[in-house]
Amino acid sequence: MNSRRNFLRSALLGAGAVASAGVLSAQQMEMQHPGHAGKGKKGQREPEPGPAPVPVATPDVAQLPWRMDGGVKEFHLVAEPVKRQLVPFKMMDVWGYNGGCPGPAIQANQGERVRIIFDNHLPESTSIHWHGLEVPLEMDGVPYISQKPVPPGGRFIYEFTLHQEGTYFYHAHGAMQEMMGQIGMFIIHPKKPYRPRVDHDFGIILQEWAILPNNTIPNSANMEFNWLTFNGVSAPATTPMLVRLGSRVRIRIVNLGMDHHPIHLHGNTFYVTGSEAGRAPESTWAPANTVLVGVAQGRDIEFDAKYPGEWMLHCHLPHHMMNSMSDLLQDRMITTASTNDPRALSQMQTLAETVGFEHIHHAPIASNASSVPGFPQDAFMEMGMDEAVAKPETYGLPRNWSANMMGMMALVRVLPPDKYDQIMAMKQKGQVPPQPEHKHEHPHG
Ligand SMILES: [Cu+2]
Repeated sequence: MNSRRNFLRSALLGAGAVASAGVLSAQQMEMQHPGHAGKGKKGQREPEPGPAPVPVATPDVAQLPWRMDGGVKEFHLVAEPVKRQLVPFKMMDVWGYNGGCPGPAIQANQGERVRIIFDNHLPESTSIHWHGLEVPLEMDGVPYISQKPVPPGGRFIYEFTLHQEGTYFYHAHGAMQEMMGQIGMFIIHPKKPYRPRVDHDFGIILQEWAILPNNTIPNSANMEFNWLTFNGVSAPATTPMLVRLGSRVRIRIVNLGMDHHPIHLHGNTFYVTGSEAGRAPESTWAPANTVLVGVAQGRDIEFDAKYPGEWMLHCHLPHHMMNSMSDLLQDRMITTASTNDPRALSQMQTLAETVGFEHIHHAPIASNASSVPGFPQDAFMEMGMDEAVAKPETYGLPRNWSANMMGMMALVRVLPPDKYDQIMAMKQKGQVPPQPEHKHEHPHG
């Protein structure tokens, strides 16, 4: 992983200008928030009192619609190539489902019979495996073992009864297709409500990608990853999770990649209440603030939101808290340079000061910085893009909040009721929140 760090550093040190603000605002407009579009129609209600579980919100990921056919809940899932805006300056060409990557979340109830009509719009054969679900073998989705591969243009109908409850997921059963993004969440709400009841329930899928500068297609065979995502986007593009102060919160995290991710929550103690196999007995819950989510695993965490503020939730592997900035360089040449070379240093500083997203200045450095062995480390890494990623959920965050948000990272915002209601109202109206005034704060010398 040393090479990754060096790669990033060389990328930052390389000569080159940055993308123009105009280009970025166009990209910003292209940013997809399918999770927003689908809300209000199906299952995305505000928490309300009563025994029924709240629907699971999947930030930046859509929900799969369904219809009832007699006693069967019927879904329609389509595997297809999709475009995904990772961050405002980086687009990827990946494979997913129903226009999204990760695919839309399926939500159903324990005891229900479900039918998933599956169409393959990929250029190669595929199938769907229901990870952790106890289904008849012919529904297990393993090519040649349990079914014939579904050819391009083909259809397969999966149908089974859900006797389990908990956090599951679906994915293609080919290793490379998995690494191209073919996964989605499958939530089964319990017949007998979990206790204690939560007021907010979120789902996050962990993925990793190897995408060279100036490329949009992940190298699924690569063993080193430069883009790390929550629900298909990297921070600061990850939509903050809003919760009401005093409420109880569940976050479900699943991982389908090459690495295990220790997911850490700031400022709060949580309990691990479930795995990829459903709810755990309360006697086994242990307090933690970091949970290791291994490949193919799921973990449910729960906590009482007692402390107001913007609390980070992130993978704690240092290189998973970073974005690859090399796409910002106009000429894609990666030059190596001594980090103590004043010329290289000034190039880096210029990049940090002129990144087109935002009027941002890097954190202060010492006047003798370039003579200190090892400098720079985190200096110049800040890439504030508050405006480029603005949405109702970011309203009221401190200026330059986005500067240190990178990789597998999102904010859990514990808000006093009035502020929570204000932002939810903005969200319902689809308002883009007003941003803090940046002009005239300090002139450029
Ligand atoms: Cu990680």
